[in-house]
Amino acid sequence: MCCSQRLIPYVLPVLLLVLGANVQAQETEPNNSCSDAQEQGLIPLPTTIIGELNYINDVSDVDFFRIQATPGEQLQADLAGVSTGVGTLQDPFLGAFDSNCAELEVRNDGGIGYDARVIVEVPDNGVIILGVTTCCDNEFDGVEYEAVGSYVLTIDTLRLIGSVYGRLVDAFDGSPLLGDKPPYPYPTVELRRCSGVFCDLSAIAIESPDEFGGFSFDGVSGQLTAGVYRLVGYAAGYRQSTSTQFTVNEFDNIEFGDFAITPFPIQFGAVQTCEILMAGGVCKYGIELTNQQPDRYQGEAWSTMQLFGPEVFFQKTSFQVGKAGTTNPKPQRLNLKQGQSEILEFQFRVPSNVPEGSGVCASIAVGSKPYPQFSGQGEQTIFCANFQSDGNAVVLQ
Ligand SMILES: [Ca+2]
Ligand SMILES: [Ca+2]
Ligand SMILES: [Ca+2]
Repeated sequence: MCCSQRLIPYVLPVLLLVLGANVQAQETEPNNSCSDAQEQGLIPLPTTIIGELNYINDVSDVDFFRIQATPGEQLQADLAGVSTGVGTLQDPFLGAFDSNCAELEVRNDGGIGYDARVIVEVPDNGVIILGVTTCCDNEFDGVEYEAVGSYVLTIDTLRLIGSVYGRLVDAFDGSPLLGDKPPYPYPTVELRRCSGVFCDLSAIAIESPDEFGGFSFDGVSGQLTAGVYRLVGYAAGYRQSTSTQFTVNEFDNIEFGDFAITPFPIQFGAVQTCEILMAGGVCKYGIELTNQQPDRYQGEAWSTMQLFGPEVFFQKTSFQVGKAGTTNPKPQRLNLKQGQSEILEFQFRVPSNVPEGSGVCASIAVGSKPYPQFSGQGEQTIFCANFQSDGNAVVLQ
């Protein structure tokens, strides 16, 4: 049986979507070794093979398929399971071998999520053998692995897109965002792939906009294959934004136009840092906040300090700091007209016996009324410093 009854209503629509007009084949046992591969012969492209790995007698199932294609042709083979919703195999693992079972290419992931993608050139005799297993069965023998689940193996000619290009701009005023503009994280555009409702959680390609805010993802240099994509844009002081999905066919050059990302209402400006000395004393610091949204901003701001131990970085404490230190760490109210700025100040007392090598970082967070702590509008590090015998404060921005 292919799938559990529980999964069939969910998997089937996605499976039909993925298979489309592809020629289909069904996996049949036995096919457990490269030398005993299931013979598919000369296949039309694209072809999909529907199969299942079983766990029998303490050994995980492995499936091999022998195909023929045009020598020298670039092929892409996608082994899809849970990550794209077409099967129940958790972590597909795919290998391509020549007719002597010598390894050509083995990949764990490379598809969406944990799905595996192999790109390989067809050898001179036109024979490629594909091995299907689970991560990370490098021997392709199933020993010590417990793979159970259905999968879809799609074999197609490598279809690269032309490009996707556009500009990253500010949603308020349309101005371009430049890739080398501090503070961190610099303005960035990511290209992510999608399959139905499933999209990559990480980027397939990353671009820093040029001096005009322009970005361009090149299909050939990035090995970007035809499919469905979306953009993710972010920058310090901006909300991370995700574009709608769009389809890019082979050789297509897609002009996305302006990809607008929205700034947080409050812009963090100049900082005032304190001098931190081993002798101890009161550290006063501050930061300028400006309302850059088109109307009045009402909310609260508060500062948090983190202290790190001298030897173990992750041994830390964090606490809230207010205008009057830690005894009254109340958030400070913000009520700013459009364009109005205000400097918020905080302080905390440094004892005289802080171990040398300890570190401190102060950050600020802003939230909107009526529930500022549940309506975050950005946060930023104000400064970090190390406690050294000569006194030292290192400003990050
Ligand atoms: Ca099987
Ligand atoms: Ca098998
Ligand atoms: Ca995988």
